[in-house]
Amino acid sequence: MRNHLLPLLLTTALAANAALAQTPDASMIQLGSDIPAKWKAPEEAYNYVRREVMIPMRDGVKLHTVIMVPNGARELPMLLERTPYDAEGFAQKGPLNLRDAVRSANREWADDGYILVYQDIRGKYGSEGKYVMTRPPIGPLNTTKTDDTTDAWDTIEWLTKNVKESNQRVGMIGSSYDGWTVTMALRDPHPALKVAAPESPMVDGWMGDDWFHYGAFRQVNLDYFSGQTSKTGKGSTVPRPGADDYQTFLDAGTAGNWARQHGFDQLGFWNRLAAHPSYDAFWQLQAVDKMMTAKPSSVPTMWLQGLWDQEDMYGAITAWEALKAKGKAGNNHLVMGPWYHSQINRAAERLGPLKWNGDTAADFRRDVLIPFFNTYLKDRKPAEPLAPVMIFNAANKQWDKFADWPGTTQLTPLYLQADSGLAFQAAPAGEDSYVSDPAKPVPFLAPPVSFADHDRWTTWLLQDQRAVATRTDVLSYQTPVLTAPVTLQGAPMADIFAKTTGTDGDFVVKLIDVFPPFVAEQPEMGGYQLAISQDIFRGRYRQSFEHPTAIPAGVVQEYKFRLPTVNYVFKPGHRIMVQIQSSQFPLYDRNPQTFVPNIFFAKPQDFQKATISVQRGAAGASSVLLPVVPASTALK
Ligand code: PG9
Repeated sequence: MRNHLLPLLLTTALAANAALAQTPDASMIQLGSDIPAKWKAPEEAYNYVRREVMIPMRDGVKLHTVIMVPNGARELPMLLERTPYDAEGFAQKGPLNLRDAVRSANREWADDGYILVYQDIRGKYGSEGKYVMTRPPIGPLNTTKTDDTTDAWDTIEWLTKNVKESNQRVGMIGSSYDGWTVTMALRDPHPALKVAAPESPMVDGWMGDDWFHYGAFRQVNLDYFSGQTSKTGKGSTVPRPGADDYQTFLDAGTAGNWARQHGFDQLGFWNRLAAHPSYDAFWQLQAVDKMMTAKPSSVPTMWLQGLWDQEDMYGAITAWEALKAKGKAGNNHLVMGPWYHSQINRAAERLGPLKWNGDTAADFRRDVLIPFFNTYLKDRKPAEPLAPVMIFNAANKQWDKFADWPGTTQLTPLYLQADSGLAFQAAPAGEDSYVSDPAKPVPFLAPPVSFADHDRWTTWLLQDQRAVATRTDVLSYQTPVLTAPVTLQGAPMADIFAKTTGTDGDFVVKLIDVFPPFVAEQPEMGGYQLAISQDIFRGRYRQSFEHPTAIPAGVVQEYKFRLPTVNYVFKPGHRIMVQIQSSQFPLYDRNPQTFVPNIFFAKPQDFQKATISVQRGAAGASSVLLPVVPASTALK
């Protein structure tokens, strides 16, 4: 029976199908595109509104700006960050709550009631215009009519007129490059800019921030140059065949050679930097501390940085000191936290091997930074008045507050002694020699090294210096075990007298806390050599940063340079150590040890071994000058 009915059933089904196909319902018909001209997602579930606008600058260029406005906002202040690192990434699309949409460091701001504004600077990501690396101010180095001072001004002008939910008060914040944009805004602040916090700002790229330290070039920036200046958006770093940057850069010979091999002659900023290895007008005219003091602002400003800031260790304190010298300590505060670069905006329960009591960054933002902004943006008095200076004391694991800084301007020499000794008494004459071989430079981190390894890069300043202490080209001097605390409050100075068989050379000086052999609370710290302050100095600049000179071979010369600021106690049971060496590679490019006009373009034959003889006592009393205070000057 089944077989008999089958043809009939099939015929019926086909007929029904044909009938359906002939009379399609209107709702089945596709008209035009399935993608609407403008999709508007329902917004009720969001507790904020995200606006993307193009803000016109005085020359017609428009800057891409993301404005995050809490629902129901009325009379709220605006927190503005100007960045070359993609404003979109600071304020994601999608999350329903403002605190989840903004980057983690801004959550507390969202909770406190702020309109958060992120802007791409000129020529980067969504903004129009041409990008210039840390664009110098209008003047000899910038012949256009705009800079980051005018762009900040025009932005704030627009925000105060167009963000109706605001109270027309603006605070500016940002770390590193974004900290630099804050400093630029302060050169001619819009009247609505009421408070500012440059965090780890780049202030002087030659003297001690990102690009060079006292003339020694930081090769880690080669990746930054290609990442930042090869594209309007995110550029990529040049891939390297080897897994070890120590070997890669040794093989390249010079930074200039590596850059040439990798097409960097296309990159404008690299070309300008490589043509100006000395501290000439190119660098002097863009040094922020010099610009700030030419016209100090009255905006209440908190200068922030890390005590182990591997990128911008120099900027904040230098700018603050310069402003203080100009009589502007009243509206300028200094804060130095136990942080790596920009860690103020990340979790900060620890730093390398050092552990703190709680999250030193989140606590600081909540208890100090936001109340500081609220004072000027919300007329809200802080629970406690803000101290002029706050510097973390890593030995005591606590914040110290100061009415003034440094704790002393008197520096006490700690002299190098015979037999690797170190003491506050002058030493008899003598010398210690080592051979610095450019073919085997002292590694700044134990190889293999990768600049891209974030954890090692952010903590390299804290690594155990035992890694290099026993090398024959590293001199180590140490005090006997301390029986009383030695408290330092200020910037130590290296004062090294040395001769070399070469005609150029670098000096690295490290001030180190040697932990006791056993540390019950943290056994891995037993014997640890923790550098609390260190820097490198390129010998050719010993007489002038602007006009380098060859070192006369075999003649003792003085190399005197300031080391990074410390607020630290060497405790009883510890020792103070000083290490001296002539390279920190591949972070710093190698000094050929033969004087050449421009080290970027030194030739292989210029790289020569040199014997360095560091002097002790008599006329060559090498020392590290320490800001020793008899008792802490911290406020009680
Ligand atoms: N240290 C980076 C930087 C600052 C200023 C200029 C160039 C680079 C940064 O973290 O933004």
